[in-house]
Amino acid sequence: LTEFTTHVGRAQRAGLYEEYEEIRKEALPGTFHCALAACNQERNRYGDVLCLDQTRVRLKPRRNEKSDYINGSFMDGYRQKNAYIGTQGPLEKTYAHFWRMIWEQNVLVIVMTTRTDEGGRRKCGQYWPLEEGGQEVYGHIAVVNQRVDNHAHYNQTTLELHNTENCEQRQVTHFQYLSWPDYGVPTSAVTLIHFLGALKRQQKKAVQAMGSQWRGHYAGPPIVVHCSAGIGRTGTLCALDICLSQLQDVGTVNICQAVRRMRTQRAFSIQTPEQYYFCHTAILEHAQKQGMLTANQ
Ligand code: PTR
Ligand code: PTR
Ligand code: PTR
Repeated sequence: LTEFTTHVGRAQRAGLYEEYEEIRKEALPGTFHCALAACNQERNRYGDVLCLDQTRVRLKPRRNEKSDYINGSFMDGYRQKNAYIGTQGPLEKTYAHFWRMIWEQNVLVIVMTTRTDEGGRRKCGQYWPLEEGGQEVYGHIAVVNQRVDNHAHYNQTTLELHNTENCEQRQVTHFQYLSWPDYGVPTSAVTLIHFLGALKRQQKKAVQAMGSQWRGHYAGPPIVVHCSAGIGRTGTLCALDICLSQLQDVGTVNICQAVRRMRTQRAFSIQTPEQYYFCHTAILEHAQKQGMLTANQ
């Protein structure tokens, strides 16, 4: 940790910006054939934010459907395969795909780090029933809003999913962080880390409640994380989670390595030098708060 502190403490912001530029220059780690297929164009929110064939989440084949494509990628966590699915903010056309993915991957926690509208622009569709008691049907998944808890910087919504094909029912928790503009960084690392803690606790609780179904898979199914494009804020949040877990486990972090690895799974993760820099300052701030640093470091 001392080494890390020195790195962040002494390095000019410019040094980390440069490091980020180096990361950006790296060759693409795979192909985008499926994302680029003509039939899948309308499933991408942004024509230039595509998923790698190698890590994309495949929808389970259904009759009369020729594509299994959704703009979502499996991403590893800290010592955990497929800890997250990074995905774009659902488009109206893809609401049903999104909910199918949630169902098929047994997802328990959905994390949204954008608002649906920002700066007068639509960033993400309203893909879940917003009001308590509200209900919407997306393809063969019906979603009921059971309860909304408003916190200072985020909303936590308990959703009940009904699979209308097999009459199964499940609960999913939706977390929406409210103070993070795209391309930007959150106003406070503390509130974001607090948010991260809340969603991780919920994942743990939900996995434990699943009992035997997840025996041997202590961390459970992937946590779905999305913003608008699913790369900038999504990548930053996942990088923060990976690095904080590493810090807790071994007392050191390697942010650069975490980001480079992440970009081989969810291409273009972390969109700006500020977001890359924020990963460093947020972890440092957290470490200081936890008393992991001594005063003179
Ligand atoms: N027509 C195919 C579709 O509807 O998805 C397009 C496609 C292209 C599908 C490439 C898959 C592809 O490759 P991979 O199996 O590596 O994802
Ligand atoms: N290519 C469009 C864009 O970049 O604006 C994609 C897009 C389409 C974005 C629809 C948003 C859209 O709205 P909604 O989220 O309501 O589906
Ligand atoms: N081409 C898009 C645009 O610049 O409008 C791509 C894009 C959009 C990239 C949003 C990143 C974005 O941020 P985030 O991944 O945090 O939603």
